[in-house]
Amino acid sequence: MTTPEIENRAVSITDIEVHADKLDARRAAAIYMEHGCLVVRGLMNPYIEAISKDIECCAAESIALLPEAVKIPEGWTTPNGTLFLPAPANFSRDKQIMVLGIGYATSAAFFHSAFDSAALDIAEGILGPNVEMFMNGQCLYKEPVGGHPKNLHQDSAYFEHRYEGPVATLNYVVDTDLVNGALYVVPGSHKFGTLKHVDTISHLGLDPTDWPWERALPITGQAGDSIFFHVRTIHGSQQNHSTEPRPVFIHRYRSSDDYVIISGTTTENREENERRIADAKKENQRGLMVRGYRAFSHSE
Ligand SMILES: O=C(O)CCC(=O)C(=O)O
Repeated sequence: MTTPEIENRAVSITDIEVHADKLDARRAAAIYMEHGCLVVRGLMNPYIEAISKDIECCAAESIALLPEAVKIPEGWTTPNGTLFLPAPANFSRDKQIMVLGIGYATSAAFFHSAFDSAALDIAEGILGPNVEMFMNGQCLYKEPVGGHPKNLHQDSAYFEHRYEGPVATLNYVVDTDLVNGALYVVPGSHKFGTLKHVDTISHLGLDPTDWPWERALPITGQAGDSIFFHVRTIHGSQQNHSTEPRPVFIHRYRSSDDYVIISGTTTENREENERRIADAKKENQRGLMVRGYRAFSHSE
């Protein structure tokens, strides 16, 4: 199968990286628009200690709730909303955490961090003056000694949008490297359109024969570093082979008129939803405003 070629193979970390303490939000937004990704070193430093505490509380709570887990197409979910996957063979349990049931409704620190003014300056530079939150905050948690990989994918396979789509910020809670599961990105891939995805252990992913990890740029970093990426930027992360957990937390911002037109978690449910694209509406998809004003529109 032919896959899109990356126009600029020479993109390196220094081309996409800025520092929170001398931030020029317009320049940061321009880097994002060119490459579909941007690293802001230290952006989330003020929030890490408090968020980390809440994340570890939620992880312990989720493991304690495992006897009440219910099977769903994506794995198992505990009553507090944590998603578990089958565990690898060397694990102490038969299920491992993937997405923790923590978000804006459970952690004040997580919620506060979504309103960071420098993060919002960059989001506004990319999306324009009227910006809303998309989703309620997400925490991907790789357990130690083999915690799940998230295969290379585009988020638009999970939530294709009518317009530009959300800007995500993925934030490191611990120092993150090639051993514990650094994020890999493919700079420039936001210009490819949404590619065909297949079912993988970590849900929708790109076929690894077309998209091996070598095609992507790993971003190692410290607790508090933020990675902004476009909804069509190819990204993913490998297993956590360290002895400590590797959590990240994610915020998503989108233009206040944007909305999901196709959603999916498996090839089957995405194909079903593709057939219903004509029914998609902004109505019932209003996120909390973080910049600007939502004018009334009859068309909603
Ligand atoms: O946990 C990670 O590093 C990857 C998360 C991710 O790719 C996603 O949520 O789309």
